[in-house]
Amino acid sequence: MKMSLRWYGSKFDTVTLQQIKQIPGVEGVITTLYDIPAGEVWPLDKIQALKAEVEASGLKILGIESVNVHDAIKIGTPDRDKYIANYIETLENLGKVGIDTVCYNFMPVFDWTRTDLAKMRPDGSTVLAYDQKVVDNIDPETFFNQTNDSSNGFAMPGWEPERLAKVKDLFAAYSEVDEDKLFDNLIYFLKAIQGTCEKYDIKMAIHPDDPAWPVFGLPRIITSKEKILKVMKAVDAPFNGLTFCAGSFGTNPKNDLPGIIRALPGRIHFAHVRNLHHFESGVFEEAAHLSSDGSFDLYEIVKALYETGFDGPVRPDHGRMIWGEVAMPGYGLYDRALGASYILGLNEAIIKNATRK
Ligand SMILES: [Mn+2]
Repeated sequence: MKMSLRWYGSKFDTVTLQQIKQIPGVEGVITTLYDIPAGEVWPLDKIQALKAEVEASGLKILGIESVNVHDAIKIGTPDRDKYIANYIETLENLGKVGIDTVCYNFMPVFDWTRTDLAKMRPDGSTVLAYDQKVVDNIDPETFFNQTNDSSNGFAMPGWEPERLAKVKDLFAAYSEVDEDKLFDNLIYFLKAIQGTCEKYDIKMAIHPDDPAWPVFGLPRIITSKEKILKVMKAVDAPFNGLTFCAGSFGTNPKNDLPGIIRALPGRIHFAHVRNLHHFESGVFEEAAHLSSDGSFDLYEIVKALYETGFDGPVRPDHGRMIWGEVAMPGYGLYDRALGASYILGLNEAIIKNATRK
C-alpha cells in the first residue's frame, strides 16, 4: 500500500503539504481541483500547476478524489453526452500528466450523509456521527442547511453551497430514477469512458454509497458486495474498479469488510481505511482508527488488502477532531496522522509475519 492523506489544495485546506510530508510513511496526497464545479473540464495547466506544487514539497499525487460526475449523467438526461465528453477531456488531461487513479461516486444529490459533524465523545474529542431517526424526521433542504451551518465555515466536498439552491429541482429530476435506471446510467458512463481510461491507463475507483442504504428516498447502488460485483461484471475490465471504503460499507454491520476486499482481487484501486462505532441499527459514530475503539477489525481489513495483492493508495480517511484543532469536519491533521501511523504499523507487522522464514 502507498499511504496518503486527502488534501484539498492550499486555498482550501488547513493542513499544509509540509505537515503531511512530516508524517512518517506518507508518500503522497489524494487531491482535487476543489473549485471546479462538476461537469466542467479540468484545464491542463491547472492540473500541471497542482502537480508541480505537490511535487515541490517532496510528495506525489497518488490519485484524484474526486472528479465529480454531473447529475445529468446520473439522471440520464438528453444532455448527458456533453457532460461525458467533458469528463473524458478531464481524464485525458489527467492522463497526460501521469495521474492514474480517479475516485468518483454515483450517489444522487447528496454525497456522504452525517447527522452530526461534531459529536462530543467522553474524552472531549469530536467526531462525525449518524442517526437514522434524525434523517427520518427532517426534509432534505433543512438537512442541507444544517449540515453546512455546522461545518466550521468550511465548504465540504459534496455539500457545495451552489448545490443547495438546486436541491428541490434535483429531487424532482431524480423522481423517475430508480435503482435499475441509476445502475444503467452508471454502466453507460463507464462504457463511454473506457477507451480513454485504457489509453491513459487510468483506474476508475467508484466510492461506495454512504450510508449504505437509501436516504431521503433516493436510490443507492453501491452498498454491498453483491452490488459492487454486479458493477464489476457489467463492465469487466481492470480500469473499472472500487474505492474500498471501510467507513461507508461498514455503515451496514451486515457487510463483511474483509470479505468484500477478498471478493475483488485486482479491482480495488484505492482504499479508505477507518473505523466506526455502532450503537444500534442506523446509529453510529466515527471512532479512532484502532480496532479497540470501534466495531471493525482493522487488522483483518489491512491483512485482506495485503493478501489480495493490493498495492494502490490508502488514506486514513476521516479522523476525530482532537487537541483543539479547527478544520473541516473529519479532515484535521492530528488524528489522520495517528491513523496513518497505526495502519502502517499493522501493515508492517502483517508483511513481516507473512514473509518471515
Ligand atoms: Mn470513503
